Amino acid sequence: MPTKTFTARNWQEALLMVKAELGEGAVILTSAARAARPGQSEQVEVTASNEADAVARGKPAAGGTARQLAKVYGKSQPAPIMPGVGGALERELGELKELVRGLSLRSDLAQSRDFAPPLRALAAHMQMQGFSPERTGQVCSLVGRAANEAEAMAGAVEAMATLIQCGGPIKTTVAQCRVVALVGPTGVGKTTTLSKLAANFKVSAKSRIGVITVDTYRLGATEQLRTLGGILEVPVRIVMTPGEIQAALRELRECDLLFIDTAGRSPKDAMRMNELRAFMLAAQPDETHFVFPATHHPRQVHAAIEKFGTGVSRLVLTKLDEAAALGPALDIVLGAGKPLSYVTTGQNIPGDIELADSHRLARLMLGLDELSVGHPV
Ligand SMILES: Nc1nc2c(ncn2[C@@H]2O[C@H](COP(=O)(O)OP(=O)(O)OP(=O)(O)O)[C@@H](O)[C@H]2O)c(=O)[nH]1
Ligand SMILES: [Mg+2]
Repeated sequence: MPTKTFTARNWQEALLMVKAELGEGAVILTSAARAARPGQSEQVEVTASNEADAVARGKPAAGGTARQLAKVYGKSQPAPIMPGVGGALERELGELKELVRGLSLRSDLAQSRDFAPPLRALAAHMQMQGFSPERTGQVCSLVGRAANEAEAMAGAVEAMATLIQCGGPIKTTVAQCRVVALVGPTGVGKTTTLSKLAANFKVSAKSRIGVITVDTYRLGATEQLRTLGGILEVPVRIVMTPGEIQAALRELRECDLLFIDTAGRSPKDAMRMNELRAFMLAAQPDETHFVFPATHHPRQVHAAIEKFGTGVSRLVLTKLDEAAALGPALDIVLGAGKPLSYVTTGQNIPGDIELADSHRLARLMLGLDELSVGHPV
């Protein structure tokens, strides 16, 4: 069967058209959406073929496009439903099913008669920003009533700002050394964030800074901090055992602020997690910031924090600039259940970091603010 392109007002309608014409086994090959602002009518375009045809032509079923859509709407990549031959196809179909369910839920919200037109427009806008149906419903319910779309949007900012908990900056106290540890999964931006914070506190707040790293696993990890130490003229200590961390803390106790960088840990690696806990137990940090990127699926955040232990006091949300849409970040922030301290918006040290602010974050998540006009720490 040749491929066919369907144009519709929304994803649900497009997928229903695909299903009606090409059957249950239809495969989506490409998709595109236009217009995301309230008040504008959306149009989506989906090109599809039937599954047997796509597989015969060597296409990996709905793979690329399902992932592309999933990225926009913050869907995860579920584990294969069936291992071995056909597993990939099963997984792609599973993704598509999950996607259709999510789209239809969101579409229900956007069209629900329970909501007045301004709130329906808000729900449609939130769906385009990748908010989960649950959060969209929650925010619309909190807004409750709005005379027009602008009022609904302003209400959404306020509602979200009440949901997003921010914990303020790292607090330095005169004549007292504050110990702040950064923990989190691998590659989430711990060392980069630490470097940004160290540079900002050293330059702007004129604090006496020290850095301790227990990340001796990754080649170059300590080198990165040594270089930073050289540039900022701050002491950097590399420790290999919990005993050494206590010695380094004693040695650097004259500092106002001591940052501890830790090696990225997979929450599934029990041995390495125990090792990290032993370091944290020895260091007894005043604040432990859990670093998590806006690009990860919200479903992972809560379980990861639980694995990192009760010592986590703050959440640092990184890589806002890399997220396809920031709506899913609301689920990360609320799922974490910890106040936000900082958000990071790029790789530049010391520039790409902001103190978390609930209104600013609400506006970013709703796509009303630009990352580039941020307020530095
Ligand atoms: N785009 C973007 N990249 C970032 C951001 N923060 C960190 N990175 C990049 O993410 C990569 C990993 O950053 P690291 O700071 O090494 O991450 P880490 O958590 O210390 O990694 P491990 O120590 O290996 O667990 C680097 O390439 C950073 O430049 C951010 O806010 N935006
Ligand atoms: Mg690191």
